[in-house]
Amino acid sequence: MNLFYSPGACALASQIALREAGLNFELVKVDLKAKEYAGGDYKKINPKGYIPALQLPNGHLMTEGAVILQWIADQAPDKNLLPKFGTMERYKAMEWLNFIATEIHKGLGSLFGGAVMNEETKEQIKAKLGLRLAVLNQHLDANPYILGENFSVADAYAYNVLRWTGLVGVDMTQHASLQKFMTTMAERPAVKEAVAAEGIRL
Ligand SMILES: N[C@@H](CCC(=O)N[C@@H](CS)C(=O)NCC(=O)O)C(=O)O
Repeated sequence: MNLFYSPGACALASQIALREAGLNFELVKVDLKAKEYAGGDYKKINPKGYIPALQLPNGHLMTEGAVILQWIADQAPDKNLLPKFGTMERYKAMEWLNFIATEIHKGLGSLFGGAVMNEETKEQIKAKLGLRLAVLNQHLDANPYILGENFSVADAYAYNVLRWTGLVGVDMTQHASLQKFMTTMAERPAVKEAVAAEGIRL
Protein backbone atom coordinates (compact mmCIF):
# COMPACT_ATOMS: atom_id res chain seq x y z
CA MET A 1 0.00 0.00 0.00
CA ASN A 2 1.43 3.43 -0.96
CA LEU A 3 0.66 6.73 0.73
CA PHE A 4 1.47 9.73 -1.49
CA TYR A 5 2.51 12.66 0.69
CA SER A 6 4.40 15.93 0.84
CA PRO A 7 6.33 16.85 4.02
CA GLY A 8 4.17 18.69 6.56
CA ALA A 9 1.10 18.77 4.33
CA CYS A 10 -2.24 17.07 4.84
CA ALA A 11 -1.20 13.44 4.30
CA LEU A 12 0.31 13.46 7.79
CA ALA A 13 -3.08 12.54 9.27
CA SER A 14 -3.39 9.51 6.99
CA GLN A 15 0.11 8.42 7.94
CA ILE A 16 -0.64 8.77 11.66
CA ALA A 17 -3.84 6.76 11.15
CA LEU A 18 -1.99 3.99 9.25
CA ARG A 19 0.50 3.73 12.13
CA GLU A 20 -2.24 3.77 14.80
CA ALA A 21 -4.04 1.03 12.84
CA GLY A 22 -0.84 -1.04 12.58
CA LEU A 23 -1.08 -1.33 8.78
CA ASN A 24 1.91 -1.76 6.49
CA PHE A 25 2.54 1.00 3.96
CA GLU A 26 5.20 2.78 1.94
CA LEU A 27 5.56 6.55 1.82
CA VAL A 28 5.89 8.07 -1.64
CA LYS A 29 6.98 11.72 -1.74
CA VAL A 30 5.29 14.06 -4.21
CA ASP A 31 6.61 17.39 -5.45
CA LEU A 32 3.32 19.30 -5.35
CA LYS A 33 4.60 22.23 -7.42
CA ALA A 34 6.00 20.11 -10.25
CA LYS A 35 3.31 17.40 -9.79
CA GLU A 36 6.05 14.78 -9.91
CA TYR A 37 7.15 11.83 -7.81
CA ALA A 38 10.01 9.34 -8.18
CA GLY A 39 7.95 7.43 -10.75
CA GLY A 40 7.33 10.50 -12.95
CA ASP A 41 4.08 12.38 -13.61
CA TYR A 42 1.98 12.33 -10.41
CA LYS A 43 -1.17 13.27 -12.34
CA LYS A 44 -1.00 9.87 -14.01
CA ILE A 45 -1.44 8.38 -10.52
CA ASN A 46 -3.90 11.00 -9.24
CA PRO A 47 -5.46 13.29 -11.88
CA LYS A 48 -6.52 15.64 -9.06
CA GLY A 49 -2.81 16.43 -8.57
CA TYR A 50 -3.01 16.72 -4.80
CA ILE A 51 -2.24 14.62 -1.76
CA PRO A 52 -3.16 12.59 0.24
CA ALA A 53 -3.73 9.63 -2.04
CA LEU A 54 -3.65 6.05 -0.86
CA GLN A 55 -2.97 3.27 -3.34
CA LEU A 56 -4.63 0.19 -1.91
CA PRO A 57 -3.14 -3.31 -2.20
CA ASN A 58 -5.65 -4.07 -5.00
CA GLY A 59 -4.39 -1.03 -6.96
CA HIS A 60 -7.43 1.17 -6.28
CA LEU A 61 -6.49 4.79 -5.65
CA MET A 62 -8.34 6.43 -2.78
CA THR A 63 -8.33 10.24 -2.40
CA GLU A 64 -9.88 12.81 -0.05
CA GLY A 65 -8.32 12.78 3.40
CA ALA A 66 -11.53 12.49 5.42
CA VAL A 67 -12.50 9.38 3.45
CA ILE A 68 -9.03 7.82 3.53
CA LEU A 69 -9.04 8.19 7.32
CA GLN A 70 -12.34 6.33 7.56
CA TRP A 71 -11.14 3.53 5.31
CA ILE A 72 -8.02 3.10 7.45
CA ALA A 73 -10.06 3.07 10.68
CA ASP A 74 -12.40 0.44 9.23
CA GLN A 75 -9.45 -1.85 8.40
CA ALA A 76 -8.56 -2.19 12.08
CA PRO A 77 -11.86 -2.37 14.02
CA ASP A 78 -10.07 -3.69 17.13
CA LYS A 79 -8.15 -0.38 17.41
CA ASN A 80 -11.36 1.68 17.83
CA LEU A 81 -10.16 4.47 15.60
CA LEU A 82 -13.80 5.33 14.69
CA PRO A 83 -17.25 4.14 15.82
CA LYS A 84 -18.84 1.35 13.81
CA PHE A 85 -20.25 2.28 10.41
CA GLY A 86 -24.01 2.93 10.50
CA THR A 87 -24.17 4.05 14.14
CA MET A 88 -25.16 7.56 15.26
CA GLU A 89 -21.70 7.86 16.85
CA ARG A 90 -20.17 7.29 13.41
CA TYR A 91 -22.27 10.11 11.94
CA LYS A 92 -21.05 12.35 14.75
CA ALA A 93 -17.47 11.41 13.84
CA MET A 94 -18.15 12.14 10.16
CA GLU A 95 -19.56 15.51 11.17
CA TRP A 96 -16.28 16.36 12.86
CA LEU A 97 -14.20 15.04 9.97
CA ASN A 98 -16.18 17.18 7.56
CA PHE A 99 -15.90 20.19 9.86
CA ILE A 100 -12.13 19.81 10.00
CA ALA A 101 -11.88 19.31 6.22
CA THR A 102 -14.11 22.14 5.07
CA GLU A 103 -13.92 24.73 7.85
CA ILE A 104 -10.40 24.34 9.26
CA HIS A 105 -8.23 22.56 6.67
CA LYS A 106 -9.44 24.65 3.75
CA GLY A 107 -9.49 27.88 5.76
CA LEU A 108 -5.89 27.47 6.95
CA GLY A 109 -4.78 26.09 3.57
CA SER A 110 -6.01 29.20 1.78
CA LEU A 111 -3.59 31.34 3.83
CA PHE A 112 -0.48 29.61 2.48
CA GLY A 113 1.77 31.32 -0.07
CA GLY A 114 0.71 30.85 -3.69
CA ALA A 115 -2.54 32.74 -3.83
CA VAL A 116 -2.22 36.50 -4.09
CA MET A 117 -4.44 37.87 -1.35
CA ASN A 118 -4.71 41.33 0.17
CA GLU A 119 -4.44 41.85 3.93
CA GLU A 120 -8.16 42.57 4.33
CA THR A 121 -9.12 39.24 2.78
CA LYS A 122 -6.55 37.44 4.95
CA GLU A 123 -7.96 39.07 8.08
CA GLN A 124 -11.50 38.07 7.10
CA ILE A 125 -10.42 34.45 6.66
CA LYS A 126 -8.55 34.53 9.98
CA ALA A 127 -11.59 35.99 11.77
CA LYS A 128 -13.82 33.19 10.46
CA LEU A 129 -11.18 30.60 11.34
CA GLY A 130 -11.09 32.04 14.86
CA LEU A 131 -14.80 31.28 15.22
CA ARG A 132 -14.33 27.70 14.00
CA LEU A 133 -11.32 27.14 16.26
CA ALA A 134 -13.34 28.45 19.20
CA VAL A 135 -15.98 25.77 18.53
CA LEU A 136 -13.38 23.01 18.60
CA ASN A 137 -11.62 24.56 21.58
CA GLN A 138 -14.85 24.70 23.58
CA HIS A 139 -15.59 21.09 22.68
CA LEU A 140 -12.13 20.07 23.90
CA ASP A 141 -12.65 21.94 27.20
CA ALA A 142 -14.80 18.98 28.21
CA ASN A 143 -13.20 16.16 26.17
CA PRO A 144 -9.55 15.14 25.90
CA TYR A 145 -10.16 13.94 22.33
CA ILE A 146 -12.66 14.96 19.66
CA LEU A 147 -14.86 11.90 20.13
CA GLY A 148 -14.56 11.93 23.91
CA GLU A 149 -12.25 9.81 26.04
CA ASN A 150 -10.43 7.97 23.26
CA PHE A 151 -8.23 8.88 20.32
CA SER A 152 -9.79 8.66 16.85
CA VAL A 153 -8.63 9.48 13.33
CA ALA A 154 -10.46 12.83 13.67
CA ASP A 155 -7.76 13.79 16.18
CA ALA A 156 -5.04 12.92 13.70
CA TYR A 157 -6.69 15.19 11.14
CA ALA A 158 -7.14 18.07 13.59
CA TYR A 159 -3.53 17.73 14.79
CA ASN A 160 -2.29 17.72 11.19
CA VAL A 161 -3.98 20.97 10.15
CA LEU A 162 -3.62 22.83 13.47
CA ARG A 163 0.16 22.42 13.12
CA TRP A 164 -0.11 25.07 10.37
CA THR A 165 -1.59 27.85 12.54
CA GLY A 166 1.82 29.24 13.52
CA LEU A 167 3.01 29.16 9.90
CA VAL A 168 0.14 31.31 8.64
CA GLY A 169 -0.17 33.66 11.62
CA VAL A 170 -3.39 32.32 13.15
CA ASP A 171 -3.49 33.13 16.84
CA MET A 172 -3.93 30.14 19.14
CA THR A 173 -3.22 31.91 22.43
CA GLN A 174 -6.89 32.15 23.44
CA HIS A 175 -7.52 28.48 22.61
CA ALA A 176 -5.99 26.80 25.66
CA SER A 177 -7.70 23.44 25.14
CA LEU A 178 -6.49 23.26 21.55
CA GLN A 179 -2.95 23.95 22.73
CA LYS A 180 -3.23 21.19 25.35
CA PHE A 181 -4.64 18.86 22.68
CA MET A 182 -1.66 19.55 20.42
CA THR A 183 0.75 18.71 23.25
CA THR A 184 -1.12 15.48 24.06
CA MET A 185 -1.11 14.48 20.39
CA ALA A 186 2.60 15.21 19.96
CA GLU A 187 3.33 12.65 22.69
CA ARG A 188 1.68 9.75 20.83
CA PRO A 189 4.29 7.32 19.45
CA ALA A 190 2.46 7.13 16.08
CA VAL A 191 2.58 10.92 15.78
CA LYS A 192 6.29 11.04 16.64
CA GLU A 193 7.04 8.32 14.09
CA ALA A 194 4.95 9.96 11.35
CA VAL A 195 6.54 13.36 11.90
CA ALA A 196 10.03 11.81 11.84
CA ALA A 197 9.22 9.84 8.68
CA GLU A 198 8.26 13.07 6.88
CA GLY A 199 11.49 14.70 8.05
CA ILE A 200 9.66 17.58 9.73
CA ARG A 201 9.88 18.92 13.26
CA LEU A 202 7.54 17.87 16.06
N1 LIG B 1 -9.91 17.77 -1.06
C1 LIG B 1 -8.62 17.27 -0.65
C2 LIG B 1 -7.67 18.44 -0.56
C3 LIG B 1 -6.27 18.01 -0.20
C4 LIG B 1 -5.30 19.18 -0.22
O1 LIG B 1 -5.69 20.34 0.01
N2 LIG B 1 -4.02 18.86 -0.44
C5 LIG B 1 -2.99 19.87 -0.55
C6 LIG B 1 -1.88 19.68 0.48
S1 LIG B 1 -2.47 19.89 2.15
C7 LIG B 1 -2.32 19.73 -1.92
O2 LIG B 1 -1.91 18.66 -2.30
N3 LIG B 1 -2.24 20.85 -2.65
C8 LIG B 1 -1.65 20.89 -3.93
C9 LIG B 1 -2.64 21.26 -5.01
O3 LIG B 1 -3.79 21.60 -4.67
O4 LIG B 1 -2.26 21.26 -6.17
C10 LIG B 1 -8.71 16.49 0.65
O5 LIG B 1 -9.58 16.85 1.47
O6 LIG B 1 -7.94 15.54 0.87
